[in-house]
Amino acid sequence: MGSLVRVLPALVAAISCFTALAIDVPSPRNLNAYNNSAADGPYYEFLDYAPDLRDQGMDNSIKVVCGTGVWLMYDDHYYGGDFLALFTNVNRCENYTYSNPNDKISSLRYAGSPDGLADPYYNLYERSFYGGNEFKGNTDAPNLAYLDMKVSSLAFTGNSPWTFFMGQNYTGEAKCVYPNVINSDGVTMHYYVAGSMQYYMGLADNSIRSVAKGCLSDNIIGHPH
Ligand SMILES: *[C@@H]1O[C@H](CO)[C@@H](O)[C@H](O)[C@H]1NC(C)=O
Ligand SMILES: *[C@@H]1O[C@H](CO)[C@@H](O)[C@H](O)[C@H]1NC(C)=O
Ligand SMILES: *[C@@H]1O[C@H](CO)[C@@H](O)[C@H](O)[C@H]1NC(C)=O
Ligand SMILES: [Ca+2]
Ligand SMILES: [Ca+2]
Repeated sequence: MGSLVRVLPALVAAISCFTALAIDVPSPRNLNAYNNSAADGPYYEFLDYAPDLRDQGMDNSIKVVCGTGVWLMYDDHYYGGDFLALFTNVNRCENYTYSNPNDKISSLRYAGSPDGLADPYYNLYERSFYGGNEFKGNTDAPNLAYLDMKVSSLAFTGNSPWTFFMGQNYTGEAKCVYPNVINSDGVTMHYYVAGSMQYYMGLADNSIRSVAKGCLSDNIIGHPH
């Protein structure tokens, strides 16, 4: 999936916001980032991972973001440093002008499937609040390879629960998690985010060792939608 540069006058930009959903983008996931507070100037439309915002001329300059999906934003390049912003929206804007992320974001990426919002897909992260290396996929994983006993946060999108196990090969203590849902403007987004294992999942940090699609435990967070 490629990225597009859009440097357009405000009116065209506003129209493009809507037509892009129907024409340009196979999935509705996108994030339009503005470097002016009024969000009426030029913007960059992110469709993919962006490990170094110098590449887009947007390093330390994002003030407003508008779009759809689960997007994660960081102070340093390559998803490092402080976690600055979690965006979980359908067709909405967040204004960072007077908050911490303003003029600080240096990298960003989405959580979920490259094939779009509807494809059930998980992301496991090495650090709390979606930082560092990730292990991701849309199929069962009997072990987590390089993230074995290192997972400190997670996210998933799509309309399926997932079960996270403390043992390899789907053994040991487990937690089934159903996604939340947003229905807006004709788009449905199922998503779940847990910035820390202990706080949001009731699991010990660095304890997940395998993952399976579906609800395979009676230790359950959330419910079907
Ligand atoms: C804002 O973004 C536009 C388009 O990428 C760029 O031309 C301009 O220099 C940027 N302004 C600032 C203050 O970063
Ligand atoms: C963002 O907030 C600033 C400061 O309050 C305001 O001037 C600006 O109009 C807001 N932008 C949008 C798009 O709402
Ligand atoms: C998981 O299953 C594989 C294949 O059956 C086996 O080789 C491996 O030892 C198992 N791991 C554990 C921790 O039981
Ligand atoms: Ca920064
Ligand atoms: Ca960890």
